[in-house]
Amino acid sequence: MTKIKVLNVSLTTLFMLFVFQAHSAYSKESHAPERTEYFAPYAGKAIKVDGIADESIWQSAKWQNLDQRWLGPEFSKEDFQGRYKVVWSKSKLYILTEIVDDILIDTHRDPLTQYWDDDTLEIFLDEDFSGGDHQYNHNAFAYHMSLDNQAIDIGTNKLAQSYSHHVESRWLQQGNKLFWELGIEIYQDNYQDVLQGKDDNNKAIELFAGKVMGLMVAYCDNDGSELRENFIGSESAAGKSPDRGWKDAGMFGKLILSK
Ligand SMILES: [Ca+2]
Ligand SMILES: [Ca+2]
Ligand SMILES: [Ca+2]
Ligand SMILES: [Ca+2]
Repeated sequence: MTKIKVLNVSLTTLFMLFVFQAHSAYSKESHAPERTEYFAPYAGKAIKVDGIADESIWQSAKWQNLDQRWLGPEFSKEDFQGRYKVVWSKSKLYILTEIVDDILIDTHRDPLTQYWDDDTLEIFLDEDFSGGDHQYNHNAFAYHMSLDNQAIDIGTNKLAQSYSHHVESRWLQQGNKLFWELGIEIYQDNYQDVLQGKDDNNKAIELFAGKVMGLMVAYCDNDGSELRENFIGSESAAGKSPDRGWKDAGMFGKLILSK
């Protein structure tokens, strides 16, 4: 009896130790727990970025919701709904976003001014799924897509820059929905911002099956206020500053390029 009891205790202790170690190993990892895992199918044929999802490969990709309220009050289904799909080719990552937004607004006509306070689709991309800080570096890109299809992010000079040449972007309205199609070239963390008059020596990488990247999608919804009313994303954000993914790539989900 005593022996069995001793055995029970040690098994329990071992299990607890295992759970504790597994937990502490996880907390040391580069990403917040419970990230989305998204498997993007391979698009053998080219995708026409035109806001029309009539390429058959889109049927094979699953929808992922934008339903995490990071900033602002509760909102209705008429106010905002969003979801996205991802497919890939060797040269680009393609994202299709379906959005319901009752009022479309682009108050700040200068794309580099307060761009997050207009209706903005945000695509966060971490080429190597490293996680970590990406505020003033290119460990990850946070493309703020404006309604006029420009892609803006903060550069290494700590100022807003246009990266519109990285992202092909078109959207169309269909009924009460907006379909936004994007074709994005992928750059690594050694990307050099191109100063005016200098050559652009950056090369987009080629994608391959099995590659793992960090991805998060979000929408800034403004319907007429001075500042954006809501910031809604694809990833959960427990704790303080739920919008902290704008500088912390550890909040991004995991994107797997499948065959
Ligand atoms: Ca298309
Ligand atoms: Ca709205
Ligand atoms: Ca990175
Ligand atoms: Ca809006």
